[in-house]
Amino acid sequence: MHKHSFRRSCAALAATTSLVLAASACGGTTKQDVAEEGGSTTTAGKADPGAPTKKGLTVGFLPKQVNNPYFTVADKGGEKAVRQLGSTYKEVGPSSGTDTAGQVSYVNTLTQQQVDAMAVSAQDPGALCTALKQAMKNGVKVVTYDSDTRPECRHAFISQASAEDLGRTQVRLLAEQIGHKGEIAILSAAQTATNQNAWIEIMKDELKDPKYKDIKLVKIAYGDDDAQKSFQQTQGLLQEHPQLKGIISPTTVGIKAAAQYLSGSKYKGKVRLTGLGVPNDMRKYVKNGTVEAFELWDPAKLGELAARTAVALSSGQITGKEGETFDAGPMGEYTIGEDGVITLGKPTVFDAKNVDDFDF
Ligand code: RAM
Repeated sequence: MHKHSFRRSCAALAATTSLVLAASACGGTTKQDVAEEGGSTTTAGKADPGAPTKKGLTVGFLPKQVNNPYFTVADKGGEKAVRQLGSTYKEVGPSSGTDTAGQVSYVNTLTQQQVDAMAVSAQDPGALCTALKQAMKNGVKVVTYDSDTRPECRHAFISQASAEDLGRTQVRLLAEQIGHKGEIAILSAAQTATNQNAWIEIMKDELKDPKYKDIKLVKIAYGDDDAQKSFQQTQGLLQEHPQLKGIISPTTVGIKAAAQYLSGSKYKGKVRLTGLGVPNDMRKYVKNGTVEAFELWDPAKLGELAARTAVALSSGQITGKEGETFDAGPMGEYTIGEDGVITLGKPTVFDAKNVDDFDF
């Protein structure tokens, strides 16, 4: 009872006043606070893998962007799992992929509403940290999914696939399509997005291999996961670089907009396009010859794993430390890796042969 009202007043304070002020007014750092600041870097309490799965929890999902079809599928997967586990699901989030301030206030709202856990896809690695740490201090379990914050600002990150796999395979796909020769560009999402930037770094590293000596990365453009801006950025790339041979767009909004532009232009089938796309968005561009192959994971499974991890954390079965394992129901057993990262699996490559086998 006492803890309850303590949580409520601190959370309310955090949401209405300066977070720094609120943190000190809430009694500074106690042993429990340190434990709850979680992640793999702190001395979180002991995990009890045999603890029963708690029911009646509230789990809030906070995607980068609510009206993005990718997150609609991911969060539906989360919702289904939360319900199956006997808990309550809610979703909040900004409609723009660059509204970082909006994400911060949604974190504060969820904390204030005393959710048991939240699953967040961060638009920026650092901007949400103060709010997320405040959430953890108030006993909320925090997982990130799709796009991470800093490891000390959450208990675990549910990664879609390793950044290594995703960065290198997209370069390999495009290189094959352009015969390992010519100028290429990247069409990304928001300039601050943790996931996009991690993949782009690996792409640059992959391009250092001598087998790509005739490929030149001429530009990285940012479409902010906004369809219109991504379309215009693609148009701009081709105006600025008329010799462009290929584009990698590691965002579902970007690749769709780029495909739409290319398919209605003289570049169709000549300028190659690959990246991360949703099969239902990309099918027609594969069939009309604009796109040969692209890749993705199953977003619903990513959301489901985020939900199952959030509930396992709230149940005390895991704390977010490397080496802990937990039972993710029909998804099988997962082990927490370095820095509290849990990896969903390998991405799938889609092309004319298999794109009809998927419906998401
Ligand atoms: C967009 C978002 C998301 C990314 C996918 C591939 O929907 O940028 O973060 O993981 O594309």
